[in-house]
Amino acid sequence: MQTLDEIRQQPEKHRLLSEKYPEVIQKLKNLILDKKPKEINFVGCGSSYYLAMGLSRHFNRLSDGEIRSNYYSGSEIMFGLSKLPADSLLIGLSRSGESSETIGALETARDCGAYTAAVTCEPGSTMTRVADVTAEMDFIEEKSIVMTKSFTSMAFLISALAKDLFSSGNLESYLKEIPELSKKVLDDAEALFEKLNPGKFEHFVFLGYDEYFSAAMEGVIKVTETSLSDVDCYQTLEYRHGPKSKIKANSLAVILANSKMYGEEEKMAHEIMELGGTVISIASRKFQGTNGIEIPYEKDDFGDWFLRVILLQLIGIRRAVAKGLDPDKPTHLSKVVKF
Ligand code: F1P
Repeated sequence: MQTLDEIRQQPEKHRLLSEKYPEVIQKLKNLILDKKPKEINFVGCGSSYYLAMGLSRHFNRLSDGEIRSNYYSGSEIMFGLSKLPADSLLIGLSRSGESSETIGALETARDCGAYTAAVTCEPGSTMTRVADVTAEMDFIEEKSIVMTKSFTSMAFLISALAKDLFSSGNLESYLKEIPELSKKVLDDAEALFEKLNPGKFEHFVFLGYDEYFSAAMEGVIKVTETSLSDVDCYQTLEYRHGPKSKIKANSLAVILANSKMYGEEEKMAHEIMELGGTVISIASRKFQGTNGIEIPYEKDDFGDWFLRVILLQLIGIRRAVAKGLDPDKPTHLSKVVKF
């Protein structure tokens, strides 16, 4: 199964990216250092929209007020719902570099006097010809329709740029640590799912905050695309305010917990279990009494946010197989949306 193969390639691709980081990021980093934009925004479609969401939150967190960052879907900018300030930077995120709305957003940004950048896995794609600078990862080579290694690789690249720009002392250890953690999440999730098969559940709930909320939203689109399942996503404690009414015995909740709210998110896990649902935690340490994956990421800055998507990718695969669906042939989908 091509999609599962590409999910399993992520640790190796992340290791390769760590080696190639300085070369891949150079033009984008130099533009930022040279032009010093006070606003760095992100734009994408589909999975790349949730990539934009996570990176924007991460840039705001790591820059600690030095810059402002917003995130947009391509259509919001292309069709004028949102305006960009001149001299801001808009970073387009697109695996293919061919999504019409993302390209349209960069063209609109350029007309507003903003700087533009293209982050893509396809050198020579249309988006790279529109943008002022590019960051291209030709070594990702994703063949599946649904995005997996392309999502986590672009997330890793630009999360590393945030470290490079705002916390450069930690860049080297980050580039070393992420590929190791990527392998741990993959191996631990596969081992967990041998005991607790996500394929037997029919309703999925992904909960978290900030960058982890963005990872959870990517999980929604991934599990939807691959297994056509009923998937919900909320900030963890928001789940009490109505959505928990849907919890049933066939509900599987994944809580992407953060250290600032750990105790409260653990209470939410136990409430879901009391309502009959099953809970998996993915965080620096497991919740008491739940299944879980531990990511011993050393910093307390959400820098491991995209690694948590790997567990959600595998849930989609397991559920698809249980339903007799082929994740390599997602219903109604094409690899790129162009119009
Ligand atoms: C964006 C995207 C994917 C989605 C599908 C259609 O692609 O929406 O996220 O899974 O493949 O295209 P891109 O702009 O990142 O190439």
